[in-house]
Amino acid sequence: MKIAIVCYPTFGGSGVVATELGIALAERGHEVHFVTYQQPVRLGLLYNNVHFHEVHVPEYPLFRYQPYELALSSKLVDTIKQYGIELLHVHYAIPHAYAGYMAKKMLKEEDIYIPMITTLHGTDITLVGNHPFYKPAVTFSINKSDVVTSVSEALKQRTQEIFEVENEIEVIPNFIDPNKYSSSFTDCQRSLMARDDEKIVTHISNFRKVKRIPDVINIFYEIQKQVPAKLVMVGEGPEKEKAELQCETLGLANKVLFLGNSNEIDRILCFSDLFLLPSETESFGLAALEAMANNVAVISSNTGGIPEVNKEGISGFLSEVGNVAEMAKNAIYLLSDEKVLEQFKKNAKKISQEFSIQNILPLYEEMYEKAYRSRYKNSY
Ligand code: GMT
Repeated sequence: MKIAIVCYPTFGGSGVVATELGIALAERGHEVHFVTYQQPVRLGLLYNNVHFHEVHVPEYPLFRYQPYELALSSKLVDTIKQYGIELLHVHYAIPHAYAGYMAKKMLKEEDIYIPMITTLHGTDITLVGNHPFYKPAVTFSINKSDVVTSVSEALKQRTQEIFEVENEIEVIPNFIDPNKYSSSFTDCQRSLMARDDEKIVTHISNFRKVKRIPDVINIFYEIQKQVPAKLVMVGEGPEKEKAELQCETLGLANKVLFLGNSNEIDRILCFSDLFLLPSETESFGLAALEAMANNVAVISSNTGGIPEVNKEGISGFLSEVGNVAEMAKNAIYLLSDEKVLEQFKKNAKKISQEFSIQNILPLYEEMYEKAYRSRYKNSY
């Protein structure tokens, strides 16, 4: 099938999922066209069957805000016509589902019927999409999608609570590729990060408020009082500077490493013992799943879709949002006993395999076929 994928090209989870999905679809013989404003960060240059089309938004002095949706829908119309695209898959409702619908509608004028799948990722529903300024347009675009998928049961429920959704929402969880982690030879280069007697605790995110970065540091502050340890902070975002300051204030500066955005998170997770994800809300927690696939136990909050990924007392522990004391206590418990830690790490890896791309990809393909079959009676 010829598929156009629209996503954010940045380090956020939705972009990562869209990119990895596109690459996997291409490996299965589909022709995949990414349409976005920049080459997705996880997309290498050389893949068979993968194309990238950049959306340009011309500047004009009259514009206070550049009309990205307009440029995106025009680019979609051109790309779909030029390459004979058969299906459109948009990741993140805002503004992608809206722009996708406009493209679909324009194409119908030329008797081209393009089914559209919208995948909801989380903040497009729980934070941004919920805003009254966006809500009518988000509701409209969800209802005008031919198939709607959500990355967790929790997000599906939340969407149904917040919006007046008329169509079914199919849950298709996020995934990892176990083959990526199966190689027995991995040079973890642990010694670059910590002494042999130190444990390595990791956090990866886009350092937005919703990630509760101060909690990450406060949990680590308690950990290092009991267990020799280093904290590795990966990512960039608005809370990063404050976090650096907090580390200095707490006297942690030489125990915390801020690495910035990285395309090598597997190499970082490879030497990690514990992953911290104390988020305020999290529709799925892809970063936690990636940690688990790398043999890393997880201490997280119990919000949103995280309990569908991190299993209490098996792959890690879950606490109420903001319960730093309990998260620290559980982390210390895990890090203080080598045997217990090893068991949790093993369990984490095993659970991650339930989310293997081999299981998840066919679910998307099934949705594609369903949408394609009904393309002439789709909602316009
Ligand atoms: O977590 C973020 O801030 C990035 C965000 C995104 O849209 O890129 O992530 C969301 O989608 C991911 C992939 O489906 C999920 O794993 C994250 O849980 C979700 N983030 C939130 O719900 C806060």
